[in-house]
Amino acid sequence: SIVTQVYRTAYHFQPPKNWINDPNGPMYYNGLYHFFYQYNPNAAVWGNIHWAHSVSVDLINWAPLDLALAPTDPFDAYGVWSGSATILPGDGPVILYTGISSENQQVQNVAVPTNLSDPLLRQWTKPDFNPLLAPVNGINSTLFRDPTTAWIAADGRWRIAVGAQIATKGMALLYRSADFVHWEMAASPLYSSSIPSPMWECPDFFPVLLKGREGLDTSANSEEVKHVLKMSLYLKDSDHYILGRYDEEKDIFVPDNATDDYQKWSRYDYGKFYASKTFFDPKKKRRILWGWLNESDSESDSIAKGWAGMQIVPRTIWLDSNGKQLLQWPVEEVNSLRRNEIHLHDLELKPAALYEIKGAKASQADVEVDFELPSLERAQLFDPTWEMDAPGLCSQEDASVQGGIGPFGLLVLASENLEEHTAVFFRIYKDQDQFKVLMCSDQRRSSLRPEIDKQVYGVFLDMDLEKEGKISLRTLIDHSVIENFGGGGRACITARVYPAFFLNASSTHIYMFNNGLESTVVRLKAWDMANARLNLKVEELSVE
Ligand code: DQQ
Repeated sequence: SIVTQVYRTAYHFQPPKNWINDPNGPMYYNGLYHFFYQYNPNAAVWGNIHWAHSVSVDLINWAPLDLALAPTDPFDAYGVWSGSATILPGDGPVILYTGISSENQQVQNVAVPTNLSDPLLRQWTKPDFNPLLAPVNGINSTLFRDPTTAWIAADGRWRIAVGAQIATKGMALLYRSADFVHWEMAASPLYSSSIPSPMWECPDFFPVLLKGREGLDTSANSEEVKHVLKMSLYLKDSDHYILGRYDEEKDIFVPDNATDDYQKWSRYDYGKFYASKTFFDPKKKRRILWGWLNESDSESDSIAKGWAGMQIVPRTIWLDSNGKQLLQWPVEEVNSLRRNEIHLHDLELKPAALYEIKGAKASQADVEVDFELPSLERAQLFDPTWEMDAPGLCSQEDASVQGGIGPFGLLVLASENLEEHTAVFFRIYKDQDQFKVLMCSDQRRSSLRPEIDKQVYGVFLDMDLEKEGKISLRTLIDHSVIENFGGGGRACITARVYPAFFLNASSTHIYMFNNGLESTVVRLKAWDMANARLNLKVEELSVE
């Protein structure tokens, strides 16, 4: 069993011990970022779920506060599950969350700050009129949870969506309220799958600008925006989204392309990533995404380590100028942790090259690299049957299989002799008159330990390679986490890995490699990352 703490991270959000899961109620209020999360205060496994609470001025360094919500009342006796915050103009923030009632039903509750003049919003009160919403009208009382941030439409009434499954259809139910106390279910859901789908957990619904990176308040709606609908599917362990329009008159979401098959929806992240939630940051006018990173080792490993789970480095999220996909990038504040810049210009990575990036702290680093492609002539031909299975293609044509253009990329968290490493790489195919860019993260050699989940992740990047002439990769490495951003944030793949060589304290390495027939010219910047401070005292917040 694992008795050391070699897999703990240095700049990802995680509490000192015990289990954490979904991000809850993120918001910016009165100069502070608030972050809540699903937390078991007693053990490193899921159960006895509370809301823990931390505050920050920069989204990277945090001061923990007392637990914000505990299962104390008949309407949440068996758990305070996921939910969201809404800032009511003039009245301050409120939290909506799912309670597991003493009758074991999922109900939606409200909590308000006990003392609005406390700048930290440390204590929260649950009014006696809870629950706000009970599972009536044919709603399955075990498949009804995770209220969104509320938005207000032109008629002045508030709306929320709640995740559910009715019969065999997953959906986001819609509720309306004039006073935030009395809520009525709308006759039609905000959106529903018309083919069988599991329960939609943790729905999220928000506008994005058609042009530019700026974020919008959740209630914004106009000709200048699209809406994003996202849900989490526990059977797939993944977060899926589609783009569309919010029709305020009909009060429904209308997707751009009616794709009922949720397997064709896009994903925020093609690796380990779940139960995400966004919020609007009015301070820097951006929309920020949080997401939970579960472990890939076993439950007994979690118990031995004494902790399980963490959050991604928060990401700014906005619409690509092509209007077809979301882009994500780590919030700029994380750059404050960068130390000791390494810079490589115009380095030619020849066929069969293996190049060690020396001088970086390879277990705790930020790497940005551009792979320039002078010629695409030798790209392999694409077989259309691969279209639906990028991960399968990544495992079949892995980093060791020589290609035309690529595979090239990084070998990270690598042991001295490369016996253990995670390969993050690209491979280019020619598909009629277009090029396809495959992005992979292969965990199969990440650890010699047998019991770890080492599934291979992969996705095709939606980009015009001929026009851009290069592919960029940013990789955040943090001990047992690798967050990858391909093509400037067009696709993200996050992996959790547990190298065995960490346990005998041998040194960690990063390499670049090229296993194609054509050279690629590389521009690289890499930094060591300093530790984030996750245990600040509140007095230390303003001096950060
Ligand atoms: N986790 C919460 C639920 C949610 C699930 C319980 C998603 O509210 O549906 O901890 O991970």
